[in-house]
Parts: sequence; C-alpha cells; structure tokens
Amino acid sequence: MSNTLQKNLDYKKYVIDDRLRYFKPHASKIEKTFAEEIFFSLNRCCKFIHPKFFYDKKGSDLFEKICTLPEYYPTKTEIEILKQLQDELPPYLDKTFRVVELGSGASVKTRIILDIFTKLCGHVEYFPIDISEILTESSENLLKDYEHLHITGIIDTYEGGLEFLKNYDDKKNLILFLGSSFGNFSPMDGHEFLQKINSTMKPGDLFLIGLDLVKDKQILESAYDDSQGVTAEFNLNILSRINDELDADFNLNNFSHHSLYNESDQRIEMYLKSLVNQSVVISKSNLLLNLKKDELIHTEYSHKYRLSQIRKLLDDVGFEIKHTWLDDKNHFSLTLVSKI
Ligand code: AVI
Repeated sequence: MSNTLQKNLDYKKYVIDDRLRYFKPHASKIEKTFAEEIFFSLNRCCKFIHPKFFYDKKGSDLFEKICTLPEYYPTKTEIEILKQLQDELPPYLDKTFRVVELGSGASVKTRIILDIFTKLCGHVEYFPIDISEILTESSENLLKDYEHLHITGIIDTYEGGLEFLKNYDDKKNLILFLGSSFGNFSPMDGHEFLQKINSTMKPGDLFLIGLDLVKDKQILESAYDDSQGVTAEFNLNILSRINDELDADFNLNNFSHHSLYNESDQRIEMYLKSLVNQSVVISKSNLLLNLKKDELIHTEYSHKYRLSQIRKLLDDVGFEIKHTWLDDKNHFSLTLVSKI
C-alpha cells in the first residue's frame, strides 16, 4: 500500500460539498488525554499548564479579542506587513501553488494571502490545519466570500497535519505559520518543529513564518497585560476549562494573571499566581493540588527574536532565506524560505 493511501486511512474524510472537505484522525490515535497531561504538569514542584489548552471555544474567542486590543501590536503589525506582500510575494509564486496554513484559527490574516492568490491564479486551493473545530466555522465563512476557493481542512495537531501533507500529491505548497505562534515553543521544541516542516517540504515548496521581534520592554509587557484585562481573562480561562472538563474546583478569585518580560531569555513569561494557600481537587486527573500563597503556575512563553537570530534559526535547519519583510517600526517580521 502506498504511503499516501495508508496515511489517508488514518483519517476520516468528511465531504461537505465539492468545495469543502475535512480530514479528521480516527479516535484511535493514541495521545495522552487532557486529564493525564494535567496530572503530569501540575503534580510536580515547577507547575505548568501547556498553552495549547488555552484554546477551547471561549479561549479562542478571547484570543481573537486580544488581537484587536490597542496594546497587542503583533496582529496589526503583521497585517501591515502582509499588505506589503500584495506586490512583493507574487514574484515567488506561480499558478501551481496551494496555500497551507498551520494554526489557521479564524483565518483573518489568511484573507490577504487568499486575495493575492485569487488575483494571481483566479482560483485558490487552501489547506488549513488546526486542532480546534473553529476551523469548520472559519472555512464556511471564507467560502461565502471567495467564490473560487476550495478548502481541505485538516482537524489535527500541526505535526499530524504536516505528516498528512507529506507526499499528499505533487502540487507545490506555500506553508504559512503566522502570528508568531512559533514563539510559544521552547527553543528545543521550536528547532524540532522547523525540522519537521523542512522534512515535509518538497523542492519548490515555500514556507512563510511570522516572528515577533525584540523591542522596548514596556511595549512588550503592556501587550501581555492589557488595560481591559482581556489577557488576564484569557489566562484564567484555562482554569475554568479544567473545572468544566476535568471536574475540578479552582476558585478563579484565588488566582491572578502574572506576566513579565525576561530580557535575558528574550521572552514574555505568563503565569497564574495563587493568591492564598489553597487546595484544589481535579477529579478526572485524580489529583489533590496544594498551592502556596504566591506560588506560580507557568502557562506560556512568547519568545521574541533579533534578525540575526532568525537567520540562524532558519539556516540551522537547512532553509534558504528568500526575503524578510518588516514593518516601519521593526516590531514584527515575516520571512519567506525554501528548502535547500
Ligand atoms: C498565539 N500566540 C502567538 C500569542 C502570543 O502572543 O504569544 C498568545 C498570546 N498570549 C497572550 N496574548 C497572546
């Protein structure tokens, strides 16, 4: 049996109509459950909750709200750069490309890329990859607005989606990884992830990555602790999710949002701070959690980069840099690479 066929058998295919279909892994895929991961990450001295758990429906909506906040510069700035690409990306493309997007979410920024493709090719083939079911909602919205769009959605982890894409067919892929989501990986996981992308790519494929840049500490800290408290709500929502899904009794009033910019490691660090000595029961993880006053639960890193570090990061994995675009203030970057 060919690799491609075998891979497709691991997924269930849902054909909605001739312009929309989804692939979703069979439930038999062996992964640690939410309850097991929470047991592992909270039953230790340096407690953490993996940031992928932010994105239930409420968390995804709160993140969309964060993207519109005056203090949260990354989204606005990336959109400003993407607009520059309207004239500057087409020279790297031809009509045989499709668009693949990792972590497509609400697909707002994607529209700028889809506009470029529509103008260039007339029609567009789009493969969003996202673990969240928000993918189905955003795909339906896109189809309403783009008459010549065909969507194949892959509802899976980034790694699963990339594996699915590998050897899928001969069509060239422009892989998008926008929003500086890469910054949420630890440096080691990030390196591995870039290797995974590189190994998925065929000669001729392109990869466009958005990365946030090192800048004034105050700008960074207010972007992750906004005056309306939306980022705080986003951070605390992870505890509500655990309450709802794992039958836990976190009292959200006993925690506060805590974030800081760690200059030496060039990253925003986000935590939930316990305001009192407290015990919390997480029934489905079989865990009684004891927290001391001021104890921190780590929830997210958001790394920021210098241009020289971006070059090194991509170079080390075997990418050839085609172009880096920046905004006027050098706050954010978009880099286009190919495989050497
Ligand atoms: C998804 N990710 C790129 C966001 C960031 O900026 O690191 C998540 C976020 N956390 C707080 N605000 C936004």
